[in-house]
Amino acid sequence: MIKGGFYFVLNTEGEVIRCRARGRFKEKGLDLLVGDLVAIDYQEAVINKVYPRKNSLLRPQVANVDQVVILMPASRPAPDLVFLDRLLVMAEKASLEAVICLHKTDLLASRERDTIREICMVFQDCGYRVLLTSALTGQGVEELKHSLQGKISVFAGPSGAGKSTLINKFKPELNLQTAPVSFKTQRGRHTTRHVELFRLTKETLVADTPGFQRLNLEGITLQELSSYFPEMSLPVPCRFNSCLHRAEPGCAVKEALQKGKIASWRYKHYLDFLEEIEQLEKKKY
Ligand SMILES: Nc1nc2c(ncn2[C@@H]2O[C@H](COP(=O)(O)OP(=O)(O)OP(=O)(O)O)[C@@H](O)[C@H]2O)c(=O)[nH]1
Ligand SMILES: [Mg+2]
Ligand SMILES: [Zn+2]
Repeated sequence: MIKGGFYFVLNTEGEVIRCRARGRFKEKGLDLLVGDLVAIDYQEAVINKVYPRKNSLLRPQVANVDQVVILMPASRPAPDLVFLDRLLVMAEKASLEAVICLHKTDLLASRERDTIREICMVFQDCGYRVLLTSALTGQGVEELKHSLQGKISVFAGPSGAGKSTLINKFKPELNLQTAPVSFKTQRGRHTTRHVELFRLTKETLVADTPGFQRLNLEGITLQELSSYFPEMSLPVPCRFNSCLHRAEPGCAVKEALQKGKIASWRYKHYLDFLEEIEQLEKKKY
């Protein structure tokens, strides 16, 4: 955890050491992130060295994780699929595994269940691991725990999704602060303020993070976007190498869409993201 200019370093013995960082990290413009592997001088309680990162994410800000657990309420409010697809694109860009949890299933009305099942199937067909979870009934909690084992996972999702609640389930003594979503707006209250890594077992770490709602697609090019939609990698390629799968002739993606092999809402998000990236690029010049 990073707080008030201090870096709280978890050592191999499972102790947390409060450190400062040597000035030269700042001089080099190197910001330390939660998840960074560091060497510390115990006498002076300073961080001496930061090891090269395997990966890093901007939102949530974290380094060296193996997978992202995307926690999205299944109900109240209904899942925000645009935001979910954005998170997936960012996970793909960082080459991270993603586990999608459609959470709070205890709140689902019976008329909502079919929709949630369909959403699950679409993501599963794309190759993602999807779990239906509830901290209240315990549905999917053991399964999720199992998929965390031996990995470093970061929880991501909107405020009020239930990230801290679930992590408390895995390790009650953490006693992380949680708060109900606002009745009126159905939004969370931004209860968690810092990214923090917790050790569940010797090899299993999870990062709780502050919820967020917005994520722009900074750093993604028009050409690479479709490679972050796994269902758009087709055995037979499009006629043109540079195909953006909009209205180009001989487009294999559009063909798959017409045959119902690609979900129309995922394709729509792809088009919306393309447009957004185009706007971002225009602003730069
Ligand atoms: N009904 C129901 N409520 C849940 C479930 N999981 C969490 N909650 C409730 O959802 C509210 C928000 O949970 P938090 O754990 O604080 O959410 P968070 O994702 O950590 O939110 P931030 O820290 O603001 O990002 C709390 O009132 C929890 O009790 C669930 O499975 N079912
Ligand atoms: Mg929280
Ligand atoms: Zn195409």
